[in-house]
Amino acid sequence: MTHIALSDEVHATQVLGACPHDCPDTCSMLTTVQNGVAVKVQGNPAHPHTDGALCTKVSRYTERTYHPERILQPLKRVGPKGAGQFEPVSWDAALTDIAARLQAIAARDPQAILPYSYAGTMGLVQGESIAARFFNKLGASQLARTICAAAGGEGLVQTLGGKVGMRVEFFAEAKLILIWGSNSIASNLHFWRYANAAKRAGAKLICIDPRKSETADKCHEHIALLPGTDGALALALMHELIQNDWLDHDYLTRYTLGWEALRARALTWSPERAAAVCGITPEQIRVLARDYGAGAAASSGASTNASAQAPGGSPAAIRMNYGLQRVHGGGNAVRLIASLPALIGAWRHRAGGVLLSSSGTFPVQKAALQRPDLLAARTPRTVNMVTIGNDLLRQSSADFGPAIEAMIVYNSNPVAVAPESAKVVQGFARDDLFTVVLEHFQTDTADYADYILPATTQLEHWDVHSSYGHTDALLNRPAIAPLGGAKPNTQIFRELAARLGFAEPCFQDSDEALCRQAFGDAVDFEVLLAQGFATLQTPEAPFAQGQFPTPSGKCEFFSERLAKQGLDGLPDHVPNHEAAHTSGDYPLAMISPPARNFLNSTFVNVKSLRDIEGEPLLEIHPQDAAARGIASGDTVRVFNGRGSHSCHARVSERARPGVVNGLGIWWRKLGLDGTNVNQLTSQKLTDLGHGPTFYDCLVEVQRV
Ligand SMILES: Nc1nc2c(c(=O)[nH]1)N[C@H]1C(S)=C(S)[C@@H](COP(=O)(O)OP(=O)(O)OC[C@H]3O[C@@H](n4cnc5c(=O)[nH]c(N)nc54)[C@H](O)[C@@H]3O)O[C@H]1N2
Ligand SMILES: Nc1nc2c(c(=O)[nH]1)N[C@H]1C(S)=C(S)[C@@H](COP(=O)(O)OP(=O)(O)OC[C@H]3O[C@@H](n4cnc5c(=O)[nH]c(N)nc54)[C@H](O)[C@@H]3O)O[C@H]1N2
Ligand SMILES: [Mo]
Repeated sequence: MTHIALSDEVHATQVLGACPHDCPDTCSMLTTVQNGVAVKVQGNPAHPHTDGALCTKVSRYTERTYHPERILQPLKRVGPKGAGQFEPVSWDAALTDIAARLQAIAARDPQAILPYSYAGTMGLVQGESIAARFFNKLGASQLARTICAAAGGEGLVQTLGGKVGMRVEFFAEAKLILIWGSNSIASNLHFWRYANAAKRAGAKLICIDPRKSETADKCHEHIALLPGTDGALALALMHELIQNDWLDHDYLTRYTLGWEALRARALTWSPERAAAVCGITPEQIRVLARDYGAGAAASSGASTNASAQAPGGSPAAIRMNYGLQRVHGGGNAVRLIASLPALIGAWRHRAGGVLLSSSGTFPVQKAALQRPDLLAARTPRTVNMVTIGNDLLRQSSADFGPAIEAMIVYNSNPVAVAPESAKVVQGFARDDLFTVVLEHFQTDTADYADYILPATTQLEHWDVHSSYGHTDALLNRPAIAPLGGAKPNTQIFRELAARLGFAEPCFQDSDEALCRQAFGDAVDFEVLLAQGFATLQTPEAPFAQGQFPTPSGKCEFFSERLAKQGLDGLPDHVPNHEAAHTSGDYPLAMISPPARNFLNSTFVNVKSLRDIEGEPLLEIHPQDAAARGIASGDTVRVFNGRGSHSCHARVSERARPGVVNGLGIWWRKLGLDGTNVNQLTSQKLTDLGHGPTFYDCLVEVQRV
C-alpha cells in the first residue's frame, strides 16, 4: 500500500489488487482510495503483462462496485419463483433458516444438495476454499466444473501432459502467429499487445475463426472456416507438412509418441477433403501450411543443435483459445492443434509452440484449500454443470441418485449461461427446490432464489490468483471495507458451517491465512505482499528437449490413457453434433462468442458498458439475410427445436455464409423477449472432458 498526497487536504491510498475475472490476462490492479471510497482502478504499470492498462470493462469496476442496484443485505423471496420479489431479512434469520433447510435435506441424503459455482471470481480463496470444505464436510453432490474449458483442457492433458505451453511474453518474438479460435482483442487484450509487437517486428498474423472478429480485422489473413471443423484443418496441415517434408524428423523421433500412426491418418486428409469439410478452399490450406511449415523448417529443420533461443530463426507460435473447443469434437481438435508444433520442431524456440492455457504451471495447493479429506469415506455423485437443465428435472433413481432438492449458487449465473435455458428455467422454477444465491446483483439466476445473500466484490476482500494466460501469481488486498451488509463468500460459508456444527479448525482459517495456503512455499508470499505479483520460475522453452509432463515424457500423438478408456488413442476430426447444411429445418450454424464489453454475463447491467454493446444482436451474412428478406435493424426470431429467441439483426460480413453470430451473454431479462442465445444451445457434450457445445448449434432465422 502506498500513500500519495494529492493535495494538502485529500490523502489517497493506492492498494494493490488483481482483476478477478475469467480472462486469461489476470491483470494486476491499482485501486485509488480516498476517505474509504475507491475512486479509481487502473492497471499496475509495474506488472509487465498488465503494463499499466486495464480493459474498458474492468476500468469501470468502481461503477460496478458502487452500482445503485448492488445487493447489500440478505433478501428472502416473497413472490413466486422467478418473479424477482424479495424482502430484506437479517443475516441471522437468513443463515439460521438456510442451515435448518440444508440440515433437514442432509439428514435424508446430503447428495440432494448441489453447489453450483464457476468463475465469477477466479480467486482461489473466494472460489473453492471454505466453500469446498463446507460441501465436502456436508457430503453434498460434487460439481463437475466443465462449462468453459473441459474439452480443451483434456485435449491438452492427453497430448502435452497438462495445461501448459509457451510463455506468453515470447509471442512478441515469433515470426508467424496463428490466432486460432480466439478474438484476442476482445478477450485476451494483453496477449494482443505481444502479438502486435511481433507484427510490428515483421511477423505474419493469421486468424482462424468463423467470425470476422476485431482480431481478424487486424491480422494479415483470416481463414473463416465453419464452426467445429478445426480438426479437419489441422489434419490437412499435417498432410501438407508431410508431403513437402516440412518436418523436424529429429524432434519427431526423440520427443513424440505415435508419429507413424498419426502420419498415416493425416495422409488421408488432403487439402481437398478438408476444404470441403471446413467450407474454405484447398488453396487456403496449402498457403497456411507453407507459412507454418516452410518458414519454421528453414530455421530448425532436422538440425539437432538448434538452440532454444534460435537467434535469427523463424519461430511459429499458435495462440489457441477456448472458442474452438465448444463443439462436439473440441477435445480432438485441441489434440490435433497441440500436436502441430512437434511436427516442425517449433518447441525448440522459446517463441515457438502453442499456448491454450498456462494454468497447469501453477503449484496450487488444491487439497490444502479444499480439504477433500473432509469427505471421510464418502464418495458423493458428481453432477455436470453443463446438464443442469436436465438434471434439475430428474427424479430420484438408482442411476442418478436423489433428485436435487437444494442448490447453493455462487460465482455463477446459470440461468443465463448454461445451455438450453428453457429447461434450466423450468428446473430453477421448481417449487420443491430450495435455492440460495450468493451475488452482487439480482441476476437472472437470483430471480429464482429463495434467499439472495450479498457478496463482496474484489475491492472488498482478500484473494490470490493464478492465471491461464501468463505465469505470474497475484495477490488481491481489500481496498475498501465491505459495502453495506456484504460478506465475502468465505465468511458466508464459515457462518453456515458454524450453524451446522462443523467444528474442524479449518473452518476458522482467515482469508489471509487461506491466501498463504494457496501456493504453499512455492510462491514467496512476502513478494506477493510487496509487489502484488510473483513470477513463477519456468523454463523459457519448456519442451525444447521433450520433457513433456505426459506419462511417456513425450508429446503424445497417441494416448495410451485414452485408448484404455476405450476411446481412439489417436486424434481425429470429430464432426459437430449439429453439422451445418445437414438439416433442412435449421440450415444455419449459430455461434455465440463473448461480447467485448461484457465478461460472460458479468457487466451486462453496467449501463456505460451496455450502452457500448447496444442490444442483443445477431450478425448475419448479406446472402443469408437477403434469402430471408432481412435488413439490419429488423427484429428477427432465431429458433430451433429447443426454443426461440428474438433480437435485432445486423447484416454484416463479420458473419460468414451459413453461420450466424449471436454475441453473448446478455441477461435474459434485458433482452427483447426475456431470453438470450442459450435458449437455442444444447446440452450435448464434447468428445473429451464432458464439456459444453455452445457453438455446435443449428438454427433458422426469420424476420418478425
Ligand atoms: N471481453 C471478454 N473477454 C473474455 C470473455 C468475455 O465474455 N468477454 N470471456 C472469458 C472467458 S470465460 C474465456 S473462457 C476466455 C476465452 O474465451 P473464448 O470464448 O475462447 O474467447 P475468444 O478469444 O473471444 O474466442 C472465441 C472465438 O472463437 C471463435 N469460434 C467460435 N467457434 C469456433 C470454431 O469452431 N473454430 C474456431 N477456430 N473458432 C471458433 C469465435 O468466433 C470467437 O471469435 O475469454 C475470456 N475473456
Ligand atoms: N452461449 C454461450 N454460453 C456460454 C458461453 C458462450 O461463449 N456462449 N461461455 C461459457 C463460458 S466460457 C463460461 S466460463 C461460462 C461463464 O459462466 P459464469 O461463470 O456463470 O460467469 P458469469 O456469467 O460472468 O457469472 C458470474 C457471476 O458471479 C458473480 N460474482 C462475481 N464475483 C463474485 C464473488 O466474489 N462472490 C459471489 N458470490 N459472486 C460473484 C457475478 O456477479 C456474476 O453474476 O458461460 C458459458 N456460457
Ligand atoms: Mo470461460
